[in-house]
Amino acid sequence: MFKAIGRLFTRVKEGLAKTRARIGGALRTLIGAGRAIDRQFLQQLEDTLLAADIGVAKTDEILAELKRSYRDGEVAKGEDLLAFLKKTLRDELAAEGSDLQRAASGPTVVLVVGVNGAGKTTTIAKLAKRLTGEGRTVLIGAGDTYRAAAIEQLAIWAERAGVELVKSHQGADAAAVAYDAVAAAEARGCDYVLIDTAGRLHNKEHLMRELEKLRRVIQKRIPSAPHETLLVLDGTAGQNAVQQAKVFKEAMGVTGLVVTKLDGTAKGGAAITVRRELGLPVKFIGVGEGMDDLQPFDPDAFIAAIFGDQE
Ligand SMILES: Nc1nc2c(ncn2[C@@H]2O[C@H](COP(=O)(O)OP(=O)(O)OP(=O)(O)O)[C@@H](O)[C@H]2O)c(=O)[nH]1
Ligand SMILES: [Mg+2]
Repeated sequence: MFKAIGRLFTRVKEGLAKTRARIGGALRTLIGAGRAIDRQFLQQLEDTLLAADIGVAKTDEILAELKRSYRDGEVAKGEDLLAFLKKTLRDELAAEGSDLQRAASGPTVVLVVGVNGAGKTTTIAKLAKRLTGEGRTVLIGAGDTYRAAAIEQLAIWAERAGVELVKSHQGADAAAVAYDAVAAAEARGCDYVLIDTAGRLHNKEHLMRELEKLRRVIQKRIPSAPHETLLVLDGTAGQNAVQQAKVFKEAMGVTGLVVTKLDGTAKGGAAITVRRELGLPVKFIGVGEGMDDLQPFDPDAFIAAIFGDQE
């Protein structure tokens, strides 16, 4: 068990290597020399936090709080500062757990939304693998009927994850596919039904209308569904992700976030910003393209990984 946790921790750590190199490296340089906390130091710290996409508002808040702590003698040297930063960021992230909400009875319906290329389809495949690994039965609905390639991509992923796929042809009514998937999951007594959606349509209004319709149609079958609406955000989108999240939250009643591609970016801090500005919990993070590269979001592991702590 401890070994498994250790392995998981290592994966998250590897995935966040770039963010760590950015923040951790810069901080060590800043602090290592036993520097005084002066104007230049604060400027460098500000640059470091902004580069990791902690966000302007949060960075200002951290610096103001740091100055106050310094004046009051709570923070005097580098190690204090590090502890202070970790605690501030961790508290920000630890508001609630990352478990998926479950249906009281029948299948739990998870709708996965997000802009084109964010990682929705990949996340569904990873989630299916993870849930089947926990002994759950899963069915996937290919609700992205906009692109033919999307249905084929999902068919390959579903086969690899060993789960059933409900699909239709390109251009078919996405809501009808979602309805059929939920009906099939009910008929088979599945624990979860994961529904993929399109990330791009003719325009944004069209996309939002289709997603709303999809929701309404699912509710005809199960009034309490979807039990989770996960918004997938590309972690490399940095502060743009915040804007996307706002649009989807308003239109779709998003209940949680998945932040992907954190292996390929120094901007892991966007997870902190989105959490803060939208009040939405980060449920999972994507740290690679493989089936096992989706991890439940763990604030402690995330902060430790960013700062390069030892296990
Ligand atoms: N490095 C890395 N790549 C990822 C991650 N998640 C997804 N990707 C890659 O991002 C690309 C887009 O992923 P998709 O899952 O197809 O994205 P999507 O949101 O379904 O895209 P559309 O269907 O076009 O809207 C693929 O090449 C994935 O392999 C991740 O956590 N890390
Ligand atoms: Mg897709």
